[in-house]
Amino acid sequence: MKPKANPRLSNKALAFVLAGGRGSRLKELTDNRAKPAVYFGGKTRIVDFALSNALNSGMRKMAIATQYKAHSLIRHCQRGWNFLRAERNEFLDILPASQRMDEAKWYVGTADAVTQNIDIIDSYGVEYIVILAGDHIYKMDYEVMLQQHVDTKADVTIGCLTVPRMEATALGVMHVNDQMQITDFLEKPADPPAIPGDPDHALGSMGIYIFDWQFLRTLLLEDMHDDNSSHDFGHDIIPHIVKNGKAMAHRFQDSCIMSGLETEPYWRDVGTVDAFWQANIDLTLFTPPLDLYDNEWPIWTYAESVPPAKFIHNEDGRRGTAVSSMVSGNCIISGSEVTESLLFTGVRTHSYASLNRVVALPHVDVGRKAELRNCVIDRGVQIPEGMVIGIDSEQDRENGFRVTDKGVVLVTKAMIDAYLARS
Ligand code: ADQ
Ligand code: ADP
Repeated sequence: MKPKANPRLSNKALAFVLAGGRGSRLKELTDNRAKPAVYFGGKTRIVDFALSNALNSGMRKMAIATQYKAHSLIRHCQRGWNFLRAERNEFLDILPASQRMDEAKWYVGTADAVTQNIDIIDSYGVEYIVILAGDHIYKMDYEVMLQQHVDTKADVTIGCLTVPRMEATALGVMHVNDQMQITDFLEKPADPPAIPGDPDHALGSMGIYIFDWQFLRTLLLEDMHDDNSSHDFGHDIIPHIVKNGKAMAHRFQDSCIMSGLETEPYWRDVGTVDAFWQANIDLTLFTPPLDLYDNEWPIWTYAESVPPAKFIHNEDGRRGTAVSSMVSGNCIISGSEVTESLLFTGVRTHSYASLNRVVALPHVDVGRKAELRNCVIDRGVQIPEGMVIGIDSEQDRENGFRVTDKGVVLVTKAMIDAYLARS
């Protein structure tokens, strides 16, 4: 077969990352930062997964729409994603809600976040737009999906995956025909319709949409003047196309096989404290469901330049150890025992402390003799000497910490400050 002149569609596509939502189910973890800026996996932040997928798929034109508490997200993108070269027409453009089209409005819904930037997107000169959410953990080659989009001449192509039926209450749910054309789409139904012949599962939208830019542009300009619209992809734009045009589904499971990326497809919305804790702790397993050691698909991030992790024994000869754990740079494990835990950059644990199934965000300091279990400790928290967390839920609540239904404890700086002020 004659090779195509320009086989990579990703050259002609813009990755548009929606990163403006709050992620309120992460509770105090998103008090000061947007969900995409929340740390994940030891070195990275959640948004790095969507951006790295785009980069690894060959895309070099990216934009990120920010809104809620965007400071640390913007700072992160500026520091970590500043290597693209404008002179080669490569960029990551940060698009804060800046009231461009209408002075009285922030981004109203996800579609509005694109509409308000139409003039900027026009200036990029792209043929396709790949809309992504900045808040999911997965690896995916968008080139495979772009190819399907072009081959099937779809108006929109939507990334989807099979999920347990009741988990689909938080997703857009679709029915497809034999050709994978979407025949029905319901946004976050209370009682999600099952896949025919598979009553326990539903086909859920991953919130990944590919459009020809000119097609979407026309639709957005119509939607802008529609007073009945909430200007949201899931509620308005997608149902409209399913009804009046050609919406195709792109199955994540198939995509993983076609791109040779993963045998067991992995996609997580780490939107709750429980899901966030579990997905981080899973990384410490002997064979984790998500492989971060895959050189073929690196997850790019901003990383401080720091010295290696260090393990030392104390003056009594008590050894500092970490087993079945991930320990990032600039950590010092001194005379303390760390098991099944994930420590981000710059965590310090002091003598006689013990940590089991702990997710410690950067620069956490665990005082002597502290005992920590099943918890998430926010950035920069200093755990006082002898403090016990995660063993007695009643006590944890009394101390002012957040305890989830599953018994995972979240501790932030404000909570520790309040605790110390009381005691
Ligand atoms: P949700 O994730 O619930 O459902 P939404 O809250 O709109 O939808 O967030 C989508 C993405 O857009 C997130 O990354 C969020 O940060 C961002 N976002 C939200 N509001 C924004 C705004 N005003 N400006 C900029 N960015 C904003 C969607 C779809 C479902 C699909 C799930 C998959 O609607 O159909 O199943 O994603 O998680
Ligand atoms: P990061 O997300 O990089 O860990 P921080 O946890 O330091 O950043 O803070 C998140 C964002 O919130 C930053 O933009 C920071 O400037 C801001 N911030 C941190 N603490 C407070 C606070 N107590 N009040 C208001 N803003 C805060």
